[in-house]
Amino acid sequence: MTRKPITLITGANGEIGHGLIRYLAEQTNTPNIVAFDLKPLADDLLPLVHESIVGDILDTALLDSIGERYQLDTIYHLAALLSTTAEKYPELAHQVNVQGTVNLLALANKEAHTVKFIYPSSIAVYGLPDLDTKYNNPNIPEDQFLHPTTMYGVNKLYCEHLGEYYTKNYGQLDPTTKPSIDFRCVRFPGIISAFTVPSGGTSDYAPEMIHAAVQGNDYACFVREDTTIPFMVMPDAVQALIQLANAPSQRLTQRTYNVTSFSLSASDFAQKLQQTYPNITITYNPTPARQAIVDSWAHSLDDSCAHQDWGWSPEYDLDSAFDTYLLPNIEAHYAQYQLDAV
Ligand code: AKB
Repeated sequence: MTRKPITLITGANGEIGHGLIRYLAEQTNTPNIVAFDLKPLADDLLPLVHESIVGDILDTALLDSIGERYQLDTIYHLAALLSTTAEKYPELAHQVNVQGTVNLLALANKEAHTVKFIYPSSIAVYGLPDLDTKYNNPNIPEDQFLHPTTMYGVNKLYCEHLGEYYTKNYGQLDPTTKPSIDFRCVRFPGIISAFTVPSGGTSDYAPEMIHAAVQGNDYACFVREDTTIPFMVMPDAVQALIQLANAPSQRLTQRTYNVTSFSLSASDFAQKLQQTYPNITITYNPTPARQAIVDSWAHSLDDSCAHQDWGWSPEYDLDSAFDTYLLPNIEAHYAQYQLDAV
């Protein structure tokens, strides 16, 4: 049986999955995307994919059946439990984030040809010991302060290494075994979408605050006002995945790359929003456990390797992120929502 060549997207129904499907579908008339998620894919995305499969990445029989029906050319493995959820259910997080990734790597490794395996990691892999160290060490490169304090961060860091192992050293005792994986990983900051509000992450205070403000709602922020971590907007996150996937192999000097756009404190976010929405009130009511998590994450990232190796540069800086992507799109989104509700 000839197998149709496809791009498999796990976690397709999540925030990044939605953006990625739309982008990939715009590039070609022939949908060759197979979407995989625990939940059914959003109705408006169904015409953009060849098939939507509802299932669990821990179900290896289901994964094998996908490999039997389709030729896997590229895998975007987005499915994961994010940092706050992972702290509530650490063993489940380990299963999904690590065993799920091993299952996908093993599936890709069954192909005779090389499969591009694109993996989103996170600033959660960093673990700064205290605030002095954090604020005295801006622009952290890929290889420093890798002492994560969360299950999610531990999982992501380990999976970065797993991907490298499967690409370079898998089957190293057997000279007839040739690894068939080309693992490429983007280490993301917090991501802000104009169209969805995330859940289960610890960087969620920024998108929650922005979406609340645009709707004219006050917001009680779950971290201190000085809390600063790096961010980028969703179109840049999707571009980073696509650009790394398309980069010529010979240009890549490493497998995991930091990407970032701007670093901002929670009170800077609030001030920026209050310039446009002066009637909203933002208060700070830190949750100690979530505060400790973001305090351990990098203040800002050095993404110069991505710039040098594959020409990465975010399209949106702080001002254009707010003025041309976030605020207009969020306003339009909720205006339409209100119209639909009438
Ligand atoms: C989270 O907060 O867990 C994620 C992340 C920074 O990876 N948004």
